[in-house]
Amino acid sequence: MDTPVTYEAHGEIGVIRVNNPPVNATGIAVREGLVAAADEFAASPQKVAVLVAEGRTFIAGADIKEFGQTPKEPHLPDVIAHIEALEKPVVCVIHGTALGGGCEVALGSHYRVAVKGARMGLPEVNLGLIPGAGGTQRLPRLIGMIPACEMFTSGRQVGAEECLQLGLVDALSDKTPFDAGMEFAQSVLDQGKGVRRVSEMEVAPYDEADLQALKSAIARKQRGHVCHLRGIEAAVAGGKLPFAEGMKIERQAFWELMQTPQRAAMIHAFFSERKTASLPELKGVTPRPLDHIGVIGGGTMGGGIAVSCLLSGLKVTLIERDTKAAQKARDGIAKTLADSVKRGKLKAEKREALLAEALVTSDDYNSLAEVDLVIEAVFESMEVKKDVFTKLDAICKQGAVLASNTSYLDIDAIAAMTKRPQDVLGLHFFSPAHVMKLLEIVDAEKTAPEVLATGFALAKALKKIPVRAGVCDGFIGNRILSKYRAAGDHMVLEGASPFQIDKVLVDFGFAMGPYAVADLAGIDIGYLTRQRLAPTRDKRERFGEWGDALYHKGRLGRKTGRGHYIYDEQSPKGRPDPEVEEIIAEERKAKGITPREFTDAEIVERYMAAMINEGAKVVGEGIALRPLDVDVTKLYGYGFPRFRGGPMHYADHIGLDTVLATIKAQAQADDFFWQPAPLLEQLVNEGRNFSSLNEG
Ligand code: T1G
Repeated sequence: MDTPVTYEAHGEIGVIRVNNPPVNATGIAVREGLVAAADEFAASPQKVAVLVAEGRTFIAGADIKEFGQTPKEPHLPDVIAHIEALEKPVVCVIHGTALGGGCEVALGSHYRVAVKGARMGLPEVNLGLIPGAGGTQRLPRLIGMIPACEMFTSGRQVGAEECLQLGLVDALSDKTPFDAGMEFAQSVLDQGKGVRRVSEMEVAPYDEADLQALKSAIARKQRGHVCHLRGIEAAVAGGKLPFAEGMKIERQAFWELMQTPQRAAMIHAFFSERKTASLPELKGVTPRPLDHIGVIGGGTMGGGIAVSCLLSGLKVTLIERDTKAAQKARDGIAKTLADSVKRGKLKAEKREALLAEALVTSDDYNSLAEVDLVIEAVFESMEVKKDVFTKLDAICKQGAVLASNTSYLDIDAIAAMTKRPQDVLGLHFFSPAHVMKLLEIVDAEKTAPEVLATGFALAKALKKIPVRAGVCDGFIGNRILSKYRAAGDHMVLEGASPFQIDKVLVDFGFAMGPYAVADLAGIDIGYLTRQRLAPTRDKRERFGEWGDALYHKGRLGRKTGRGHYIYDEQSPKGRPDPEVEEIIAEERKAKGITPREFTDAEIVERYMAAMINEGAKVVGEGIALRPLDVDVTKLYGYGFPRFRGGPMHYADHIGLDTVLATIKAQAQADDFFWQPAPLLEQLVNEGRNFSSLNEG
């Protein structure tokens, strides 16, 4: 087999070339190849070497696919030490993204040149790890302790200009990587420069107060994660010691983190979000063109979808019921874009251009005649959907894709409202649509493969994480939400406080508990859902009605300053409203329920069992293709803690038999709600787990 690393001589300059598609990850062959090429250079007459990579990016890290396996020698830290120890200088050229082990290879080189658009980063924390090949030891020596710790705890990709300012690279170039390397190597030769080892540099003095400030910010922002502060600990301790001692500390911490469930969970998330984007059945299916998008409805969702499309370079025609409403929608979009300018995410002149050239707002449906895809985001009623899709069917060009942003209505029924059901699918965005990464792509019964492929192409264009979902009430995300929300309400009826439940789930890792989320979304949403379901509700179904009481009191949550929590100057983020406990106590009394205490552990156990059980039903029915699709949906649309990998991965971690036992125990008291998913029972009987269904 060809080695992915080659050495070639160009006069006095040697070139070490890495070529291991798709991202030049430092798998075993690359590590062996780098050592061999370094030895060839050392033994050669060349005086300086250029280390460069082929393809779209420099080394984007260690090969994540090797994690969890027994590591093979040479280990990356040793490969980098081997390069750094060379007696002749090595110039590393960075293009694309030098990430993780790739950034560490650059730090082990003697000089670094970045070409235009290059970025460098240490994103290991996104995998529950820390840099494990010298990043926590060399980076502080090169750029200072605080900038180094900020860089590897944020995991962010640092642009070339900032890399130069930080001293992370020695020069920028707008030449090709090879030419940039040759030019810089020649200057090293001309100036007779020698090797410059970062490991021999001292960490510059830094302000302890700055470090404490960074650590407290991380403790707040990365609540529940173990790797970030562990990384700082290793950097600080190692920075005070000789380099080799520091490396031992880093190695120890790295290997301990490698064994943690958090690492397994976050690597599961890394690969899962890439798997949901590439559907096996769409291999070779060509999507339809996507240049001009129509949006029906300029409210919160319609406006957010329009902004997401505009920021991704697509033309947008947004339709509202009349010109006044259309102008209001345009003003809303203009404001959101202005916020992006304020946050430095968009240039002011670009905003002007988008509003002037790319966005059309109108009340005339005929202006949709030439759009490639249209997304309906109007009021959630079948009558209104019928009116809209009948018009779209009459006006849109043949081949246009007709999509609904409904969050639960029957897409098959909506498709049947048109003469082209094969061109209809669901595109379920999450609010705010220009921020939330998740896009549920609902594949209706008659949706044509190229129409589904067009939905996925739109997700890619909008940089969304797509998940294919089948048709059912609430698709993947909201269907499962309705179950664990109900499990929460049942515990409240039985005696738990909604505030205890929120606190326990925040401690579990959720950004917010279900009752704080209800206040954010609006108590009226829950009320209208209960009203909608009331006519068909089974009389055995238990449900909480205190939300209706709050609704009738006009306490709709954050938007009215009171819901489950009170939101005022004293507590802008909300404080528990004792009156809610009284209203709930009344309901229990009326239903003849004697309340009891709940432990935090029991709350997590029941809440998660309900989530996992419904997740298994959704997979069992084919609404979600694989358990990983459920995980990605919950991670990117419902704030499930990433360091737990998603509910199905979490279930594998605690054991499916444990989950099933909880469900069966609960079914003793309520066998209507707690009906074990057939798939869950099957997997337990077969001694298998959910990840076995993710393969392939
Ligand atoms: N290892 C193995 N495969 C990888 C990989 C990696 N590091 N990075 C990407 N891939 C695969 C990915 O699964 C996909 O495969 C294909 O490459 C294209 O990726 C010792 C321990 C580089 C910014 O965390 O952030 O170094 O789906 O679809 O959108 O300290 O990939 O086609 O089969 O994402 O253009 C640190 C992870 C590792 C970077 C490109 N590095 N990668 O994004 O393409 S830990 C990372 C990314 C480490 C050391 C430690 C992105 C990207 P497939 P893609 P993209």
